[in-house]
Amino acid sequence: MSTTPPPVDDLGERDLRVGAPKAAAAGLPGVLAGLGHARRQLGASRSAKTFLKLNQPDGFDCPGCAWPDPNHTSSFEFCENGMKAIAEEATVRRVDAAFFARHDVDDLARRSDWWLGQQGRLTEPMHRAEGDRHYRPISWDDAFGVVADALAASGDPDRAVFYTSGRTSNEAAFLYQLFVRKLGTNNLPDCSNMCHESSGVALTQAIGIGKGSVTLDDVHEAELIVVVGQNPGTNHPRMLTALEEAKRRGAAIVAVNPLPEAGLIRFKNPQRPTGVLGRGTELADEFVQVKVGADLALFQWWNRRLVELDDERGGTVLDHAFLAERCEGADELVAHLRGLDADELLAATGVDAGTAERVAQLLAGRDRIIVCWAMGITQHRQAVPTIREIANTVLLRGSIGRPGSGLCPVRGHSNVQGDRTMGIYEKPAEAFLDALAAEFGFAPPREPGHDTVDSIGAMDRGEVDVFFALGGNFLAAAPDTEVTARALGRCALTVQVSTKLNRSHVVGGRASLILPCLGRTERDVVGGVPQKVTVEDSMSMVHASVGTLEPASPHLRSEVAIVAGLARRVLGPDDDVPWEELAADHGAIRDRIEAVVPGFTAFNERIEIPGGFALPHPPRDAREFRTPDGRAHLACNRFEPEAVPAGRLLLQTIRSHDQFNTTIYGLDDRYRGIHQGRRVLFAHADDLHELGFVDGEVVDVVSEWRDEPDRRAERFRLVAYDVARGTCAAYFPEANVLVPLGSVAEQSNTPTSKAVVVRLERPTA
Ligand SMILES: Nc1nc2c(c(=O)[nH]1)N[C@H]1C(S)=C(S)[C@@H](COP(=O)(O)OP(=O)(O)OC[C@H]3O[C@@H](n4cnc5c(=O)[nH]c(N)nc54)[C@H](O)[C@@H]3O)O[C@H]1N2
Ligand SMILES: Nc1nc2c(c(=O)[nH]1)N[C@H]1C(S)=C(S)[C@@H](COP(=O)(O)OP(=O)(O)OC[C@H]3O[C@@H](n4cnc5c(=O)[nH]c(N)nc54)[C@H](O)[C@@H]3O)O[C@H]1N2
Ligand code: SF4
Ligand SMILES: [Mo]
Repeated sequence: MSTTPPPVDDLGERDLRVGAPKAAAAGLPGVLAGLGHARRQLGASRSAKTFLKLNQPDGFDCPGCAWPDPNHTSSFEFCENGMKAIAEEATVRRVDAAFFARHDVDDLARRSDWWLGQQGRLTEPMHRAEGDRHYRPISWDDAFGVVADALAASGDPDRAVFYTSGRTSNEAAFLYQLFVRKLGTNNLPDCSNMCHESSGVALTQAIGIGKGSVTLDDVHEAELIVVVGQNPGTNHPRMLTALEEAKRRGAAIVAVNPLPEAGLIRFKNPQRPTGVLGRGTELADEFVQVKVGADLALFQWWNRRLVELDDERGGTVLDHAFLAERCEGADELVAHLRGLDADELLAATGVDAGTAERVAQLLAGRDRIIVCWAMGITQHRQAVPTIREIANTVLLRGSIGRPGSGLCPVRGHSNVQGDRTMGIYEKPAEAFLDALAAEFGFAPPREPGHDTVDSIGAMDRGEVDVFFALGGNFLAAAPDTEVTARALGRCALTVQVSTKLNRSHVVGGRASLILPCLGRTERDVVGGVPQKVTVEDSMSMVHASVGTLEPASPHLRSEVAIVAGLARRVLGPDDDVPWEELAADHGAIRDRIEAVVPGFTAFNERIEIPGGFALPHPPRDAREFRTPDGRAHLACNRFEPEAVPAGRLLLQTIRSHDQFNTTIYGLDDRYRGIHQGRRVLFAHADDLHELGFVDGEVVDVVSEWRDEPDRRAERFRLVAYDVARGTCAAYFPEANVLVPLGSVAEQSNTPTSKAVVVRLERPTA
């Protein structure tokens, strides 16, 4: 079967079709959808060759999400969305110099994210000079020269910003932060700032480490798994396989979500014959339809019930011994919870008393408890206290640092956790900087740098000259699209290291550069030796990944080679880091990582172990908490409900089944019944009725933030849907224009992408 050419045009509003949502995830339609994407982009034979190497010990790590790979070698260890991620990267379509000659940036700016991404792989460095509307080919040397000149003209390293997206390998990330710190700044924002930053902040306060405490085996062995604010059927599909396994062993599963997401309700495992065709497994034992932004109240209600049940059951519900020995703040928390008004809390959640009570009984009765969460929790104003309250639950029950138990923030990008471990962080720890200084003999900057939101503010104030992105799609991923576009436009130069065309190439600084890199699926042979990279998954497992496919173009360079080449050019011939040697041998970079980052002893040897190795995690390994006083901390939190004025709805922005963040694989969201379009707004039928609108109508969505002018997203089709009352949902990135830059989670500075106050308006024309 041959491949299909890229789309010539965007679909129109009339192509959108809305059907009934699906009750189950995956199964045969999932397998077929994944294969369909692959065939269109790769052809049949390249597809088969590619997928056989996915998630195998001698192949490449899935570039999709950060869910861990099981430690064995079935040749079918991937999911529909992994197949789509691969197809997107391994496509035979190309965006070459002739493409850029045909399309200037004004033409490209009118296209959708889907259209841009579908055009294919970038093939050679391209430069758009100031005043030019076209990208034109440039050599690698000249491209590095453009960046070096811009940095030199700027003269102040703190007037440059270096963004990272979470697909970047450990090796590239480590070299990148070294280069940036040798240049002299900690302006190292990353996608994590918009993602799990709230988890990192809250967990560091509570348990002394910003990472989750469970392994895949723990998930299998749990007796109760609570999945909060997460849609694994779409975003971490193989998590459903793990949940199914836990369920088979007797676990109860509770889904807490304003939306009844297909995968959480019922799952047909495509890796088993009965799962492909049968009715599948009923996954969630309880579906708790919480209001958007009310999880703090819900967990407080549950924790209060745990205290009451402990009274009733003679002190057998709370783990008093663990609390006394290892924790701080338990007495204060118990007193605080007793003082809360239970009815008021429950009313704020919108959850019925019967459901809430059944879950409380599960929390009190089951010992091995895991709570998992993702963006439905982290992208709220009260994200940090909410995660502290989730940690309260787990600590009160002593459900940490023993099998089948723990806290499980489920990460997004395949190496977002590893990038942070490698030092991609605007607020690096002193110990990390000390180790870097000792290994490389320089004085790294100590002042904290800009995170993502602060970077946009600084650019907008004219305080940034050069914006450099190692992967990602900053413009489309960031909040407040128009503000971010204006901010980027104030930079003299914006640079994107990318595999695929995206909006950040089209709307950038006064001049811009595209530096095309190898993807993870592709062979990277240096001096005749195939190079490995390493990644760290959501459960702190580090393992190697080796690309096997022929590169999309002979002009591509690896991210490591790009960073090293740029560092040499910018820092000059006298810089004493052996950039060329490091670029020539990834093993040598790993030796340096071993010297700087704790937990990487015998790094090069241990990546030869099939499945890799686990990084240390003191709470998980030994119930040790490396907080300043060496104890885990419970917290007394105060729930502040979002103020939603009458006639307004609380909007959350979510992913469809056919996208990876800003990469739009296709225009369907099968599980939610949406086909051939993305400009939809899911809202409750009763709310639509009350607001005077009908299902199927097209509206403008207008967001309101303090006394700032309204932000408007035009022409969204209303879809009556089973969402919690008073709330609505639309897709990211189309809805990002509505997310105010100033609306952020307290302490973590993460945009509140899941809580935007909006009103609906009939379009004027
Ligand atoms: N196929 C695919 N896989 C992906 C991605 C992708 O785009 N596509 N993205 C990757 C990345 S970077 C990330 S971070 C993850 C994201 O994974 P998720 O966090 O699952 O992604 P979202 O689509 O943002 O879904 C958020 C979920 O939270 C729910 N929610 C929203 N608000 C609330 C709330 O107030 N309370 C509760 N309890 N629930 C709420 C929503 O209804 C939705 O089910 O997925 C990763 N994997
Ligand atoms: N409204 C709203 N906004 C959100 C979110 C939300 O839920 N709602 N979610 C937030 C979250 S959780 C995240 S993580 C961010 C994501 O923000 P980003 O990580 O910045 O965005 P991505 O869409 O993942 O980046 C896709 C681009 O990465 C490039 N790319 C792909 N593979 C590679 C590679 O191997 N190397 C290099 N160098 N480049 C590569 C391609 O050019 C592709 O176009 O968005 C955030 N924004
Ligand atoms: S669950 Fe995530 S990492 Fe695993 S195959 Fe699917 S997309 Fe890839
Ligand atoms: Mo993410």
